[in-house]
This record gives sequence, C-alpha cells and structure tokens, in this order.
Amino acid sequence: MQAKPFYVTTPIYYVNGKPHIGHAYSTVAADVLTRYARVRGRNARFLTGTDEHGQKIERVAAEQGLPPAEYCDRMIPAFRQCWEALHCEYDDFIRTTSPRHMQFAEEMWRRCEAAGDIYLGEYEGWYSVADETFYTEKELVDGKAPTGRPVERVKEPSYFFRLSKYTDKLLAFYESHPDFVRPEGRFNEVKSFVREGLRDLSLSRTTFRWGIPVPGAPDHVMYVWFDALSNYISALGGDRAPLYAEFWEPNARAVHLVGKDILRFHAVYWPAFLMSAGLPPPSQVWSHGWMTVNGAKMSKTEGNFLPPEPIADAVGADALRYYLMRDIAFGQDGDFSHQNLLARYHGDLGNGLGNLLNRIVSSIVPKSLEGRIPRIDASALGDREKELVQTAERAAKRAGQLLDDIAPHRALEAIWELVAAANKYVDQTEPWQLAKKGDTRRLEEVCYAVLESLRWLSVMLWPFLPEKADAMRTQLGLPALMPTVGLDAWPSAWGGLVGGTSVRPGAPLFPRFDEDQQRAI
Ligand code: ME8
Repeated sequence: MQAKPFYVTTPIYYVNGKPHIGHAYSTVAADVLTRYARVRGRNARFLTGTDEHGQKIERVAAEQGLPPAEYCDRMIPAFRQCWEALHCEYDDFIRTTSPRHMQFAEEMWRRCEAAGDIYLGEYEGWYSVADETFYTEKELVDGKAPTGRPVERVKEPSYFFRLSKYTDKLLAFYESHPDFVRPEGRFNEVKSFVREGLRDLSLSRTTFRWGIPVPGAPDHVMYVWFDALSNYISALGGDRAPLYAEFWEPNARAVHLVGKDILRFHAVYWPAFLMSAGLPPPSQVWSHGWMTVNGAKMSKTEGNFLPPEPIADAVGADALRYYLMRDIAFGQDGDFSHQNLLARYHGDLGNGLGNLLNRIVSSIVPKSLEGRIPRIDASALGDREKELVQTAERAAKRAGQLLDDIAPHRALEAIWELVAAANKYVDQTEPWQLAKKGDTRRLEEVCYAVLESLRWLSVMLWPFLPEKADAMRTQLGLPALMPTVGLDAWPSAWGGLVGGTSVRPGAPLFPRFDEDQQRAI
C-alpha cells in the first residue's frame, strides 16, 4: 500500500484575507507528508491553492473598490510568499479563477446534470456569506449560523443537487471504506449526519455574479463549494489527464487534509458529486483540529489572525514548523502559544538536537580527532552502542509508521527518543574524559556512534526541518538530501558514515534567544 503514488492536498484558501497561522498549520502538514513520502522514494504530489469565487470575495473586493478578479490577483502573492517563507514546496498552486479549473468545474456540472442529479427549483432559507453555507431554520443558534457568523435570508431561483439520492450510497461507501475519514471520532459524526437523511443541496446562486456561470444557464453562478471542491481534480488536468491517472484512482493514495470546519463538504458533498459524475472518491479525508492563539479564538473582531511570517522570521521557519507539528496533536484542537513555542525552541531544538550536534561536531571531533569522522569497524558494537542502535532502529520504524498513518506529532515524539538517547549516551560515555585520558580508540567509537545517530536524525527530520536537517548534514560532511523516486533513503542500516571524512562545524542550529529577543517574538 505504501508504495502507491501519494497525492496530498490542503484546502484551497479563501482570498478574503492574508494567510494566518491556521492556514499555515494545514500547509506545513501537507509539506511534511510530501517530503516524508519523497524521502521514502515515493512518487508524491502536493497541491495547494486559492478559492476565489463567491459572495464573500465579491464583497471584500467591493469594499476595497476593486473588480473581484483584480482583487484576487493582488492577494495571490501573499499566499505564495507565505508558503515559501515556511519552506512549503508545493508542486502546483491552483486558482479557481484559472481557465483550467473553470473548465473542469463546468464539466463536473454537466456530468452531474447528465446523471439526472441537477434540477431547477427555488431556494428559500438562510445563508451565511462568511461560511459560504446554507443553513436551515433549525440549525440556527440565536439567529446566527452554528459557527456564530451572521446569516441572511435568501430567496432565489436555484439549481439543486439531488443529495438526498446519495444518502444510502454514501453510507454504503463509508461501510466499505472504513479509513475514508480520520480521525475516527469525526468519521462517526459524519456518518450520523448522513444517517439522519440528506436534503437536496442548493447548487447555484442568482443574486450575485462572481462565480463560474452555470453551463447553459448563465444567469446562475455555481455554488462556490461545488466550484471549489473540483479543484482537486482540475489541478490534475481533469480526469483524462496523465496526472489524474497517476495520482487519483485506482493506484494512488489521494489524501485531502482539511480543518474540521470543512469536513462535511469533503466527506459528504464531494464524494456525492464524484459518484454522480462517475468518478471515484479520494482515498481519505484527514480532518485536523482547530487552533486557538494564546488561548483565544482567532477572529476578525479580535483582529488576532496571527500571520506566520513574522514568527518564522524571528525563530526560523523550521522551528515554527517543528512547533506546529509537535505541540498540536494532529486531529485534535490545540493552542498556538508563544510561550510554548519558545519552550520547544530552547528545549527540544536547542538543548536537545542542537546541543547534541554542537557537543560532538563543533567541540570534541575538531579538538581531539583532527576534525574527521573516525574510521572504525561500525559492526563491532559494545553494549551501550548496541542499545543506541536499537533505539535508532525503533525510532525510524515507529516514526515511519506514524507518518504513514498521518500522526506527525507522534512521529516527532518517536524521533526525539533517539535525540534523548544520544544525549544520554554522550553523558554516560563522557567523550571529553576519554580525550583527556588519551583513550583514542574508545573516543572514536563513541564519536562515531553519536555522529551516525545524527546522520539518522538528519534524514528523519528532513521532512519537518528541511533547512536545519541539511545544515546538520553539511556539518556532518554529508551532501544535502536529494530524494529520488524509487530510492528509499529512510535510515535502516547502521554505519553509513564514512570514516576519514571531515566534519564542518558551523553555526549553532538553534541559538538561544536572550530575554529581549524573547519578548520581541
Ligand atoms: O474553508 N485552526 O477556506 P478558508 C486550524 N475555501 N486550521 C485552520 C484554522 C484554525 N484556527 N483556520 C483556518 C475554506 N484553518 C475554503 C476551502 S477547499 C475545497 C475550500 C485552515 O480560507 C483549515 O485547514 O476558510 C481550514 O479548513 C482552512 O484553513 C479554512 O480555510
């Protein structure tokens, strides 16, 4: 199963504001999983992009006095720059205003229509522009959407999608695809929602213009979610394109990473649209939790949409990536806290990883071993070394499984067992004492074991800390990682470091921040 081509997507973000730390969370996760797949030699593709149609965008553009298309064009660089600043290397960036997307969305429409699943009616009910969601009277809470956002009364001619027809089909599909939604608890919520019976879904709007015109009925624009969900296939070039054959069905693992706010669209509507259009659903929808910032909900009124770039500038993109992936359990709600970010920075990264590298590569090896990786028989291991190798093997195996299962926080926990074990090994073997005593043979064994642990770590950490992992490799005298399809670089054999190579001590990976610097973060 694991050798399948891997297609991972983030939600396509609305361009009504700049990207914030919540968007960064999904995008970094997708990048980590893509890099991991690549290190394993798998064929991987990472898609992100922007959702640019709909009433919400039309209104923001109008507020700014811009035609919506121009407004959208102006917003795109903020997204691209943000992902670049966070070392997120997507393969494709889809915009829903691009012709390639619009053509496929139209085709999806025509297919659903040909299947007899689209009919003309009139929608009367509530709509939240902020959520781009229709709500029934029953769903409202104190006259507002369940998300707390305002709703408006809408009464207009509308095309409908026969979602009700798909209730049983979806339930049967869930039954036969027990991994379709993760985490499991949220899958259960999806199933109970569907079990209650689905109502037909309003699929077009007539009271504004900013959307994809409905084929054959240009006074209607497509409901923005029908338009948006099609991006996952429009970006592959549609279902007749080679990329579709490679990354969608039946031989690929296509995973949508989404926040829990939009799970229903992905786990209910999207597979129903695809079934109607005669296309297979994705392999999995992975719904992560919701993030608060320093204990508070991010909201327009609070003005606390935390932009990721200043944080990345202050602590480094990799440290931010690490913090997001380590501190917030994937799937659960969590809090972004500056204090915890600094604690992870100084603790796990500085004292744990950085110090391990520093103690050996910048200190003992240059001082006592002429700056070279010792030439030793790496297979002749003492008890302590055997234990360290076992820890490394366990960490690599566990971290690999956990990343396959999309549990990045637990994968990091597993990797840090090796960081801790290697630091403990240094404390116990006291290489500086060995140097003092002139016990060069033992000193070489010890240094080699630590350097080799660092090599293993540089591979396992590369998906999370691409820049720092390569900096570690440079210091170890190794080339930067260059993942190659078909070549599994995940560490599995002890003794890869070649004796005699020079180490190249460099700047500390995670220098300490003093009080003033900490306050500024
Ligand atoms: O919903 N915590 O776009 P959007 C965690 N265009 N994740 C968060 C978050 C938070 N506080 N805030 C945002 C849309 N996210 C649609 C998607 S897909 C076909 C269309 C992340 O800009 C999370 O992934 O509102 C969430 O699902 C997404 O951003 C919502 O982004």
